[in-house]
Amino acid sequence: AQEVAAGMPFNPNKAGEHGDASRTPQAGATCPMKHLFGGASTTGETTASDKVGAGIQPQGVNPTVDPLDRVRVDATGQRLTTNQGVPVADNQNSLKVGLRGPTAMEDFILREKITHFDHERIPERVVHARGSAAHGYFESYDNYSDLTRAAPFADKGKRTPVFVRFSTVAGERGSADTVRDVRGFAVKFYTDEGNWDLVGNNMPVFFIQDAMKFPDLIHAVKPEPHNGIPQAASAHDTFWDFVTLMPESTHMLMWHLSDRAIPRSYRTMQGFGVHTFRLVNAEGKSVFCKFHWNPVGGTHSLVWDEAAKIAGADADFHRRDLWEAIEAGNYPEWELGVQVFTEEQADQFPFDVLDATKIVPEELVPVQPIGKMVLNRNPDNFFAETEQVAFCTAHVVPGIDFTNDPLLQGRIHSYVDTQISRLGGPNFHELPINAPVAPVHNNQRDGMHRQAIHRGRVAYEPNSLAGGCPFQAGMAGFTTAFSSIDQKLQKPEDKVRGKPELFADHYSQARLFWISQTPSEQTHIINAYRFELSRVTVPAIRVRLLSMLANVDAELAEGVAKGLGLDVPAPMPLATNAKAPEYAPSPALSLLARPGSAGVKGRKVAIIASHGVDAAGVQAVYADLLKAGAVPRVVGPYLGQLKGVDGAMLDVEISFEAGPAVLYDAVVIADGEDSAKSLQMEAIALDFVRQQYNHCKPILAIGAGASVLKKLGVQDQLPSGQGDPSLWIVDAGGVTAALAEFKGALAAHRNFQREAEGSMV
Ligand code: HDD
Repeated sequence: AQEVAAGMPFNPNKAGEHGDASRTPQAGATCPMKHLFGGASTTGETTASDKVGAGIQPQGVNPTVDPLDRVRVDATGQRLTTNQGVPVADNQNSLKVGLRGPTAMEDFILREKITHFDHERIPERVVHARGSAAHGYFESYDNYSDLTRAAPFADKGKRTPVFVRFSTVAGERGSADTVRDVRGFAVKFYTDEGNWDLVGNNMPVFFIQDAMKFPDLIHAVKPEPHNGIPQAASAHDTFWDFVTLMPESTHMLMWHLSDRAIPRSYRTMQGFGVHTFRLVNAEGKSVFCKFHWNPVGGTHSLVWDEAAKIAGADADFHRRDLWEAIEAGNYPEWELGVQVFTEEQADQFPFDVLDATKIVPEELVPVQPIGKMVLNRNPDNFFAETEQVAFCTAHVVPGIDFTNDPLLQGRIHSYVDTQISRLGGPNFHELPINAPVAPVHNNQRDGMHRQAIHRGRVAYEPNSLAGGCPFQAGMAGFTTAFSSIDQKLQKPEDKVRGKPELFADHYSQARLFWISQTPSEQTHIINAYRFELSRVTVPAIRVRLLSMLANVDAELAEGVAKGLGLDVPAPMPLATNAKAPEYAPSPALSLLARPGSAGVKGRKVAIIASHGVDAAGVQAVYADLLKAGAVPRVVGPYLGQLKGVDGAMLDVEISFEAGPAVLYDAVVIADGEDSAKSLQMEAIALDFVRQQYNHCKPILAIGAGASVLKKLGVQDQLPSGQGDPSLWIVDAGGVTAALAEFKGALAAHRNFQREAEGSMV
């Protein structure tokens, strides 16, 4: 209790602002020292570990649920009010002067409603506008404090809440999910020492080396400014004009034209921090680090024809997949891996680790798994969470630090800056989804939409009136505060605009990527270049691209040239003095050579049928797939029930029209003479199976169902004379054995042998 000087004005509800009390630190202004040292909080907050979930949380419980609870709104059983809380009696009619008269100016209820509506939209993100997000947690496999003092890695089993947003780059907010593009992979860790954002992509390199070129790159890839065409596509003149004049983009283009740019789902793509970062331990010792997210569900992609069709059939394909998987309890998981190396090692590499167009091959520095991330809760509200979340590469925590990568350095500025116009001011960090769960205390004040009500009159430092609080965390022997690493410069550097010499090698890693792909992946890359460059209208751009590719691989350049009706021109001149290392193929760079997924969790299987189906057989297959974690769906000519052979009825869950083949990972053609005959009469059903076959997906035909394949001319022998390893034609007795193999093929996803052997129908 504080004494109040006699005769001083005194409001007992605001003791801290009057009398003697004002000369000692006040309750709301006290420093969080005790809190940080693990004792009871002076600010009424629970200890950090309670809030952030140090230690193991029960499965499905996300510690960010509590901090967001205070802002959740549920109107169940509530009456309708204005924004001022005034109950509203009539939400149908505006207030008029006479039933057929003009609306009264005083109708504040109408005006509030319309005014709010008029301002409902905020600017979309200047890039990565289209995205989807989910909550979850990161769990550390061990105590990695020898490597980094970053809070998420402090203990074995320690969980840190995360919010993750996946996105495309070029498309506008309403564009389709399956376009050819890089995917954003942004993770916000709500650590007990503040928020750490790892704002990465699903490809480990980038188009450019210096942030100076980012606006140019984005202006080139976005819809052309005169006509606003094309939406969410790089297949146009300005993009290819720019990148073919920027040979540093060669390596990234290989990734962009590969199947990585058309992922099957967010759940089956890798993520990368891209830049070289630093991990810093408690002694201040730092090492270099590259971050990798590896999906437990395997790395799988679409094929181009399918991606283009899905964009029409279900523009929300990836958004829906993520949402449905989480709702169904098929929580997507990734393992976090790090490549750790010292500055001395980096000096020996034949590339510069500050160059974001280069990877550190896994053969050179292996990826060490250090934890896993599980996404287990969908947002409550798309706008409040997914749209308003603000990621920023500058958001690092003690234990994580930057390098001098000139792309990263520019990003550190851009992300906070862009939120100021997108989210309307400097207080976006107070939006619930952005607010750290760690306590925030500083002397920043005011600005648009300030939420915090700071107590006391002290908003400066040094001060004595608030006992010096909030105090610099580096004081009092407090070791976990953020302090930038102590980097020794080898010699005094000149202020200079330029690039280090090794940045000039633009082709050897592009070649490494190319030679590491399987033949079918190489074919897809060639086809993608042909498609993109066919959409370009200026012939000189095509020629320039070919002269770029001629430096990567002759077969690649020739393959693309053939599709464009051109000869391969002379290669682009190489930069002088650039070392050109020769790499051996790296299987880690191929989607298909990477380890497959453990199972079929969340894979979609169509079971197609019509009247006269073996309903009991379908139900057995359905149950088996469901049990394995797959998502079976009975697809038929129309909604309603199918009459089975034995009189049993079977529900059709979706029609061929509403659930086309491209939405499924595999198909089962049900048994039943009449069913199979009807399917053969329906062009849409035949087309369904044709696409499943041509997109190289597993097919299981049971009994009479085999006749549908026959009608299409599908063989169970590939031209090479071998059986098709993803096609099963069995009678009812063989279903159990075939299903086991079918699930194996479903986990592996596709059999590109069909494509390679030209057995398409
Ligand atoms: Fe960026 C958004 C990833 C280079 C400037 N970027 C953004 C998002 C991701 C990335 C995933 C979406 C975050 C979200 O979901 O809200 N960006 C990258 C990667 C890069 C990269 C992996 C290269 C390695 N970006 C980059 C540069 C600059 C920016 C060089 C500018 C100098 N990026 C932005 C931005 C965005 C953004 C303008 C738009 C919306 C936002 O930040 O919040 O600041």
